[in-house]
Amino acid sequence: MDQNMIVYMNGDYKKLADSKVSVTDHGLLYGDGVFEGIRAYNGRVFKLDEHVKRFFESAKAILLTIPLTHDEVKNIVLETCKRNNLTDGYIRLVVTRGEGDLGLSPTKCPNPFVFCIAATISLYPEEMYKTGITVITAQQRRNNATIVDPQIKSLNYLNNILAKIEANFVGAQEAIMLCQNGVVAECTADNIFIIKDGVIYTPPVYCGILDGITRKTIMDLATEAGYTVHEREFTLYNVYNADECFLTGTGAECIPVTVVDHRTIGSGKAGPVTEKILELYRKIVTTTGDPI
Ligand code: PXG
Repeated sequence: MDQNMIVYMNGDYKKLADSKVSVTDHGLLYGDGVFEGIRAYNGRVFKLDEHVKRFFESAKAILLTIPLTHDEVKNIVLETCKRNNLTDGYIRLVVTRGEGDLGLSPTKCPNPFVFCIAATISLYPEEMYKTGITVITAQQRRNNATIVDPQIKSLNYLNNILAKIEANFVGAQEAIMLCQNGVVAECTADNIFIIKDGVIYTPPVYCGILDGITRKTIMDLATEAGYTVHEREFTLYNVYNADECFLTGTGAECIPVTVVDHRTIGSGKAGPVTEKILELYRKIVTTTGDPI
Protein backbone atom coordinates (compact mmCIF):
# COMPACT_ATOMS: atom_id res chain seq x y z
CA MET A 1 0.00 0.00 0.00
CA ASP A 2 1.06 3.59 -0.63
CA GLN A 3 3.00 4.67 2.46
CA ASN A 4 1.94 8.29 1.88
CA MET A 5 -1.72 7.35 2.23
CA ILE A 6 -3.43 9.21 5.08
CA VAL A 7 -4.94 7.15 7.87
CA TYR A 8 -7.16 8.32 10.74
CA MET A 9 -5.87 7.18 14.13
CA ASN A 10 -7.54 8.20 17.40
CA GLY A 11 -7.95 11.89 16.57
CA ASP A 12 -4.99 12.34 14.19
CA TYR A 13 -4.53 11.98 10.47
CA LYS A 14 -1.17 10.35 9.79
CA LYS A 15 0.79 8.89 6.90
CA LEU A 16 0.44 5.13 6.66
CA ALA A 17 4.21 4.88 7.28
CA ASP A 18 3.69 6.54 10.70
CA SER A 19 0.52 4.70 11.67
CA LYS A 20 1.73 2.13 14.16
CA VAL A 21 -0.31 -0.09 16.45
CA SER A 22 1.03 -1.31 19.79
CA VAL A 23 1.80 -5.02 20.14
CA THR A 24 -0.21 -4.88 23.39
CA ASP A 25 -3.40 -3.79 21.59
CA HIS A 26 -6.11 -6.32 22.37
CA GLY A 27 -7.39 -6.09 18.81
CA LEU A 28 -4.14 -7.78 17.83
CA LEU A 29 -3.69 -10.01 20.89
CA TYR A 30 -7.25 -11.35 21.03
CA GLY A 31 -9.20 -10.10 18.03
CA ASP A 32 -11.02 -7.93 20.57
CA GLY A 33 -12.69 -5.24 18.49
CA VAL A 34 -15.14 -4.67 15.65
CA PHE A 35 -14.98 -3.25 12.16
CA GLU A 36 -16.85 -2.15 9.05
CA GLY A 37 -16.04 -2.51 5.35
CA ILE A 38 -17.58 0.35 3.39
CA ARG A 39 -17.45 1.38 -0.29
CA ALA A 40 -17.21 4.76 -1.97
CA TYR A 41 -18.51 5.16 -5.51
CA ASN A 42 -18.42 8.27 -7.64
CA GLY A 43 -17.44 10.62 -4.80
CA ARG A 44 -20.08 9.32 -2.38
CA VAL A 45 -19.96 6.87 0.51
CA PHE A 46 -22.65 4.24 0.08
CA LYS A 47 -24.96 3.43 3.04
CA LEU A 48 -22.68 5.26 5.47
CA ASP A 49 -25.39 5.66 8.14
CA GLU A 50 -26.17 1.95 8.02
CA HIS A 51 -22.48 1.02 8.37
CA VAL A 52 -21.92 3.43 11.26
CA LYS A 53 -25.05 2.12 12.98
CA ARG A 54 -23.85 -1.49 12.65
CA PHE A 55 -20.40 -0.40 13.89
CA PHE A 56 -21.95 0.95 17.11
CA GLU A 57 -24.22 -2.08 17.48
CA SER A 58 -21.33 -4.55 17.08
CA ALA A 59 -19.37 -2.53 19.68
CA LYS A 60 -22.34 -2.51 22.08
CA ALA A 61 -22.66 -6.28 21.80
CA ILE A 62 -19.06 -6.69 23.00
CA LEU A 63 -19.39 -3.97 25.69
CA LEU A 64 -16.98 -1.65 23.94
CA THR A 65 -17.87 2.02 24.21
CA ILE A 66 -16.76 3.97 21.15
CA PRO A 67 -15.71 7.40 22.48
CA LEU A 68 -17.36 9.20 19.55
CA THR A 69 -20.84 10.04 18.30
CA HIS A 70 -22.48 8.58 15.20
CA ASP A 71 -21.91 11.89 13.35
CA GLU A 72 -18.29 12.11 14.45
CA VAL A 73 -17.64 8.63 13.06
CA LYS A 74 -19.36 9.57 9.80
CA ASN A 75 -17.14 12.66 9.53
CA ILE A 76 -14.02 10.57 10.15
CA VAL A 77 -14.94 8.28 7.25
CA LEU A 78 -15.69 11.19 4.90
CA GLU A 79 -12.60 13.16 5.97
CA THR A 80 -10.31 10.13 5.51
CA CYS A 81 -11.66 9.73 1.97
CA LYS A 82 -11.21 13.44 1.30
CA ARG A 83 -7.61 13.53 2.53
CA ASN A 84 -6.78 10.67 0.14
CA ASN A 85 -8.66 12.17 -2.82
CA LEU A 86 -10.65 8.96 -2.86
CA THR A 87 -13.75 8.93 -5.04
CA ASP A 88 -14.05 5.18 -5.57
CA GLY A 89 -12.65 2.68 -3.12
CA TYR A 90 -12.89 0.71 0.03
CA ILE A 91 -12.95 2.05 3.57
CA ARG A 92 -12.01 0.05 6.63
CA LEU A 93 -13.31 1.45 9.92
CA VAL A 94 -12.02 -0.31 13.03
CA VAL A 95 -12.26 0.01 16.80
CA THR A 96 -10.13 -2.19 19.04
CA ARG A 97 -10.26 -2.60 22.81
CA GLY A 98 -6.94 -0.70 22.82
CA GLU A 99 -3.69 -1.26 24.67
CA GLY A 100 -3.77 -3.44 27.75
CA ASP A 101 -1.78 -6.05 29.62
CA LEU A 102 -1.32 -9.69 28.63
CA GLY A 103 -4.53 -10.85 30.30
CA LEU A 104 -7.84 -11.32 28.52
CA SER A 105 -9.74 -8.88 30.64
CA PRO A 106 -10.61 -5.61 28.92
CA THR A 107 -10.73 -3.85 32.30
CA LYS A 108 -7.03 -3.02 31.79
CA CYS A 109 -7.74 -1.39 28.41
CA PRO A 110 -8.86 2.15 29.24
CA ASN A 111 -8.67 3.62 25.74
CA PRO A 112 -10.39 2.09 22.72
CA PHE A 113 -8.39 2.61 19.55
CA VAL A 114 -10.31 3.88 16.51
CA PHE A 115 -8.79 3.97 13.06
CA CYS A 116 -9.96 4.38 9.49
CA ILE A 117 -8.24 3.46 6.21
CA ALA A 118 -9.52 4.61 2.81
CA ALA A 119 -7.95 2.62 0.00
CA THR A 120 -8.86 0.15 -2.71
CA ILE A 121 -9.89 -3.48 -2.63
CA SER A 122 -9.28 -6.29 -5.09
CA LEU A 123 -12.62 -7.16 -6.62
CA TYR A 124 -13.96 -10.00 -8.71
CA PRO A 125 -12.97 -9.49 -12.36
CA GLU A 126 -15.85 -8.00 -14.37
CA GLU A 127 -16.25 -11.12 -16.54
CA MET A 128 -17.22 -13.15 -13.46
CA TYR A 129 -20.39 -11.05 -13.20
CA LYS A 130 -21.40 -12.81 -16.44
CA THR A 131 -19.80 -16.26 -16.08
CA GLY A 132 -20.48 -16.56 -12.36
CA ILE A 133 -18.15 -17.95 -9.71
CA THR A 134 -17.49 -21.44 -8.39
CA VAL A 135 -18.16 -22.15 -4.74
CA ILE A 136 -17.79 -25.16 -2.49
CA THR A 137 -19.36 -26.02 0.84
CA ALA A 138 -16.87 -25.70 3.67
CA GLN A 139 -16.41 -28.39 6.31
CA GLN A 140 -16.05 -25.47 8.71
CA ARG A 141 -19.48 -24.59 10.13
CA ARG A 142 -20.45 -20.96 10.73
CA ASN A 143 -20.06 -19.82 14.34
CA ASN A 144 -23.16 -20.56 16.34
CA ALA A 145 -25.03 -17.42 17.39
CA THR A 146 -25.01 -18.65 20.99
CA ILE A 147 -21.19 -18.61 21.01
CA VAL A 148 -20.06 -15.53 19.05
CA ASP A 149 -23.05 -14.12 17.19
CA PRO A 150 -22.14 -13.65 13.50
CA GLN A 151 -24.13 -10.41 13.65
CA ILE A 152 -21.11 -8.98 15.47
CA LYS A 153 -18.67 -7.85 12.79
CA SER A 154 -15.76 -8.69 15.06
CA LEU A 155 -12.03 -8.61 14.43
CA ASN A 156 -11.96 -12.37 14.95
CA TYR A 157 -12.55 -13.73 11.45
CA LEU A 158 -10.83 -17.09 11.89
CA ASN A 159 -14.11 -18.97 11.39
CA ASN A 160 -14.47 -17.35 7.96
CA ILE A 161 -10.77 -17.52 7.10
CA LEU A 162 -10.68 -21.28 7.71
CA ALA A 163 -13.59 -21.72 5.29
CA LYS A 164 -11.92 -19.41 2.76
CA ILE A 165 -8.77 -21.55 2.93
CA GLU A 166 -10.88 -24.62 2.06
CA ALA A 167 -12.16 -22.77 -1.02
CA ASN A 168 -8.65 -21.66 -1.98
CA PHE A 169 -7.36 -25.25 -1.74
CA VAL A 170 -9.74 -26.42 -4.46
CA GLY A 171 -9.62 -23.30 -6.63
CA ALA A 172 -13.12 -22.10 -5.73
CA GLN A 173 -13.77 -18.40 -5.25
CA GLU A 174 -15.96 -18.72 -2.16
CA ALA A 175 -17.23 -21.21 0.40
CA ILE A 176 -20.79 -21.75 1.58
CA MET A 177 -20.89 -22.08 5.35
CA LEU A 178 -23.65 -24.07 7.03
CA CYS A 179 -25.24 -23.48 10.44
CA GLN A 180 -24.73 -26.12 13.12
CA ASN A 181 -28.00 -27.78 12.07
CA GLY A 182 -26.86 -28.05 8.46
CA VAL A 183 -28.97 -25.34 6.83
CA VAL A 184 -27.22 -22.81 4.61
CA ALA A 185 -25.96 -19.75 6.50
CA GLU A 186 -23.79 -17.52 4.31
CA CYS A 187 -20.38 -17.37 2.64
CA THR A 188 -17.09 -16.19 4.16
CA ALA A 189 -17.63 -12.50 3.35
CA ASP A 190 -20.99 -12.49 1.59
CA ASN A 191 -24.64 -13.35 2.14
CA ILE A 192 -26.31 -15.90 -0.13
CA PHE A 193 -29.50 -15.80 -2.19
CA ILE A 194 -31.18 -18.41 -4.39
CA ILE A 195 -33.99 -18.02 -6.93
CA LYS A 196 -36.51 -20.78 -7.63
CA ASP A 197 -39.55 -20.39 -9.89
CA GLY A 198 -39.17 -16.60 -9.86
CA VAL A 199 -39.10 -16.31 -6.04
CA ILE A 200 -36.00 -15.08 -4.20
CA TYR A 201 -34.88 -16.75 -0.96
CA THR A 202 -32.19 -15.80 1.56
CA PRO A 203 -31.53 -17.28 5.02
CA PRO A 204 -32.96 -15.34 7.98
CA VAL A 205 -30.56 -13.47 10.27
CA TYR A 206 -31.42 -15.75 13.21
CA CYS A 207 -29.70 -18.62 11.33
CA GLY A 208 -26.44 -17.05 12.49
CA ILE A 209 -25.27 -14.74 9.72
CA LEU A 210 -24.05 -11.18 9.34
CA ASP A 211 -27.01 -8.87 8.81
CA GLY A 212 -25.51 -7.67 5.54
CA ILE A 213 -26.13 -4.13 4.36
CA THR A 214 -25.93 -5.25 0.73
CA ARG A 215 -28.35 -8.09 1.58
CA LYS A 216 -30.91 -5.60 2.89
CA THR A 217 -30.36 -3.21 -0.02
CA ILE A 218 -30.91 -6.02 -2.52
CA MET A 219 -33.98 -7.38 -0.71
CA ASP A 220 -35.49 -3.86 -0.91
CA LEU A 221 -34.49 -3.35 -4.57
CA ALA A 222 -35.89 -6.74 -5.56
CA THR A 223 -39.15 -6.13 -3.71
CA GLU A 224 -39.53 -2.70 -5.36
CA ALA A 225 -38.88 -4.33 -8.74
CA GLY A 226 -41.84 -6.66 -8.11
CA TYR A 227 -40.07 -9.84 -7.00
CA THR A 228 -41.19 -11.84 -3.98
CA VAL A 229 -38.36 -12.16 -1.45
CA HIS A 230 -38.56 -14.65 1.42
CA GLU A 231 -36.19 -14.91 4.36
CA ARG A 232 -36.36 -18.67 4.76
CA GLU A 233 -34.08 -21.51 5.78
CA PHE A 234 -32.91 -23.81 2.98
CA THR A 235 -30.45 -26.63 2.47
CA LEU A 236 -27.74 -27.43 -0.07
CA TYR A 237 -30.35 -29.44 -2.01
CA ASN A 238 -32.21 -26.19 -2.64
CA VAL A 239 -29.00 -24.46 -3.75
CA TYR A 240 -28.09 -27.27 -6.17
CA ASN A 241 -31.59 -27.18 -7.68
CA ALA A 242 -32.00 -23.40 -7.74
CA ASP A 243 -32.58 -21.61 -11.04
CA GLU A 244 -30.09 -18.94 -9.98
CA CYS A 245 -27.81 -18.22 -7.03
CA PHE A 246 -25.92 -15.06 -6.14
CA LEU A 247 -23.85 -13.67 -3.28
CA THR A 248 -24.07 -10.16 -1.87
CA GLY A 249 -21.52 -8.08 -0.03
CA THR A 250 -19.92 -4.68 0.04
CA GLY A 251 -16.96 -6.07 -1.90
CA ALA A 252 -18.75 -8.60 -4.15
CA GLU A 253 -21.87 -6.45 -4.82
CA CYS A 254 -24.17 -9.07 -6.41
CA ILE A 255 -22.07 -11.84 -7.92
CA PRO A 256 -23.65 -14.83 -9.67
CA VAL A 257 -22.74 -18.34 -8.55
CA THR A 258 -22.83 -20.90 -11.33
CA VAL A 259 -21.12 -23.95 -9.84
CA VAL A 260 -21.67 -25.28 -6.31
CA ASP A 261 -19.93 -28.49 -5.18
CA HIS A 262 -19.49 -29.57 -8.84
CA ARG A 263 -23.20 -29.02 -9.66
CA THR A 264 -24.04 -26.47 -12.36
CA ILE A 265 -26.61 -23.97 -11.15
CA GLY A 266 -29.38 -23.11 -13.60
CA SER A 267 -28.09 -22.26 -17.07
CA GLY A 268 -24.46 -22.20 -15.91
CA LYS A 269 -24.15 -18.44 -16.46
CA ALA A 270 -25.58 -15.34 -14.77
CA GLY A 271 -29.36 -15.66 -14.77
CA PRO A 272 -31.86 -12.96 -15.74
CA VAL A 273 -32.98 -12.13 -12.20
CA THR A 274 -29.41 -11.86 -10.94
CA GLU A 275 -28.50 -9.62 -13.90
CA LYS A 276 -31.49 -7.38 -13.26
CA ILE A 277 -30.66 -7.06 -9.56
CA LEU A 278 -26.99 -6.34 -10.29
CA GLU A 279 -28.07 -3.60 -12.70
CA LEU A 280 -30.37 -2.05 -10.07
CA TYR A 281 -27.65 -2.31 -7.42
CA ARG A 282 -25.00 -0.69 -9.63
CA LYS A 283 -27.40 2.17 -10.32
CA ILE A 284 -28.15 2.86 -6.67
CA VAL A 285 -24.50 2.69 -5.52
CA THR A 286 -23.41 5.29 -8.05
CA THR A 287 -26.29 7.69 -7.50
CA THR A 288 -26.85 7.72 -3.72
CA GLY A 289 -24.70 8.08 -0.60
CA ASP A 290 -23.03 10.80 1.48
CA PRO A 291 -20.90 13.13 -0.66
CA ILE A 292 -17.19 13.10 0.27
N1 PXG B 1 -21.18 -12.01 5.72
C1 PXG B 1 -19.96 -11.84 6.23
C2 PXG B 1 -19.41 -12.87 7.13
C3 PXG B 1 -19.24 -10.66 5.93
O1 PXG B 1 -18.03 -10.48 6.45
C4 PXG B 1 -21.07 -9.95 4.52
C5 PXG B 1 -21.75 -11.11 4.89
C6 PXG B 1 -21.75 -8.95 3.64
O2 PXG B 1 -22.12 -7.82 4.42
P1 PXG B 1 -22.26 -6.36 3.80
O3 PXG B 1 -22.74 -5.54 4.94
O4 PXG B 1 -20.90 -5.94 3.30
O5 PXG B 1 -23.23 -6.48 2.71
C7 PXG B 1 -19.78 -9.71 5.05
C8 PXG B 1 -19.05 -8.47 4.69
C9 PXG B 1 -13.16 -7.96 3.08
C10 PXG B 1 -14.57 -7.50 3.17
O6 PXG B 1 -12.30 -7.27 3.62
C11 PXG B 1 -15.47 -8.24 3.90
C12 PXG B 1 -16.78 -7.82 3.98
C13 PXG B 1 -17.18 -6.69 3.35
C14 PXG B 1 -16.24 -5.94 2.63
C15 PXG B 1 -14.93 -6.37 2.52
O7 PXG B 1 -12.89 -8.99 2.48
N2 PXG B 1 -17.64 -8.60 4.69
